[in-house]
Amino acid sequence: MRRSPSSVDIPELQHSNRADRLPVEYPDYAERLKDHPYFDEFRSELDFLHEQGYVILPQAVSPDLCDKLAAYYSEVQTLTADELPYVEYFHNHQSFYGVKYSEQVRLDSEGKFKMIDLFAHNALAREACFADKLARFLSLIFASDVLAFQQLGFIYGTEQPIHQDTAYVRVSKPAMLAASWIALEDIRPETGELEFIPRSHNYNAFRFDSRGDKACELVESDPERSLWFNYTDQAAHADFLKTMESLKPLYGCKKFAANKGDALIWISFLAHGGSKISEENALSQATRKSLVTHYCPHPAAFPVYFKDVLHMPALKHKESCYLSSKIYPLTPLPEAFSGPDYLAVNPDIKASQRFSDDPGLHYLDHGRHEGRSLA
Ligand SMILES: O=C(O)CCC(=O)C(=O)O
Ligand SMILES: [Fe+2]
Repeated sequence: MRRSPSSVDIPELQHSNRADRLPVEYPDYAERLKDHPYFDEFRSELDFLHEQGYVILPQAVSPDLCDKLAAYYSEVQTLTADELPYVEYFHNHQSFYGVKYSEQVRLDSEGKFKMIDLFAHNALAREACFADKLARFLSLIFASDVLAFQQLGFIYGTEQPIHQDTAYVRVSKPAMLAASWIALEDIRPETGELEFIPRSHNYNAFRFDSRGDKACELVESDPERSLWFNYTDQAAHADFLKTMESLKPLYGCKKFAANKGDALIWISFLAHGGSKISEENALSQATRKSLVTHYCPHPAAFPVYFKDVLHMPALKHKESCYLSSKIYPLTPLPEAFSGPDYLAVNPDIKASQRFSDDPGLHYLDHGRHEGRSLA
């Protein structure tokens, strides 16, 4: 018998063969995972995650590490050009991705920029997303090594509508996805806490028409009914967001009242978003510093950007923990490399908007595969 808090039932998972699920989602998850070294340690968290689609790991990250990361968030304006993170933000109804942080970004985004993949250049962010307890738990629910392939640092609440990451975060096995949301400070009420719908990880009814999308055609057996939103099927997307919102009163919506260092893990289709910020907190620019990391089992699944970004493979961080980034090169540059020399002998790169101020990234992503001259 399903334990359901309401009379409306959530449709069962209907994964196709190509959209495998995580071991923790199978009905016989306990049998599958019982021999794992961390099974006994996390027995109750495992049951809870299977049932609810999320679980909270209190004090997963040390307060000291959180303080240091929170200080980095506050000081980002003062960093030198080399250390500045790439960000993502909205301005004038347009989305910007992979822009270096600047004062203009802060103004245009009204402070609501997301710092992308801090783990690629910030050891604190790397330590946090692979804090020991988190790393052990993730390796248990994946029954494999863990790849952190995308990370977002938030200073303020996002007020992002309730959504399922599967629509936007593309993994080769679209539902083999987990995320951690780490509180870098005590999260105060009405500052835009993470909100989520328990048990919604069983709801995967939504599909988008993603025909013509190459990655989608490779991965999904029926691109016309894809789990991935291709930014074209706007009608289905509007319907998706409306339906997500309508699940709130049916299943209940919880807020993550987190203390510094607490982490919430969600899996696959768990619907979540950023709750409303009160007027008072918006006016006083109350912060809600957090770090979100998306993970998949490694190497059973991989982020789809592996297909178009050449500087993979994943970098080993520590036992069973790997990192990859769509935007930062994780491979060191050759010693002989000099940015100015590279631009001097490659005028097309010097003229390129995307790479002119980051010749090293161009070299690692493209130049070395194209056999470009260094000088
Ligand atoms: O922190 C939030 O408000 C939402 C973040 C989120 O949905 C995500 O990073 O997947
Ligand atoms: Fe999300």
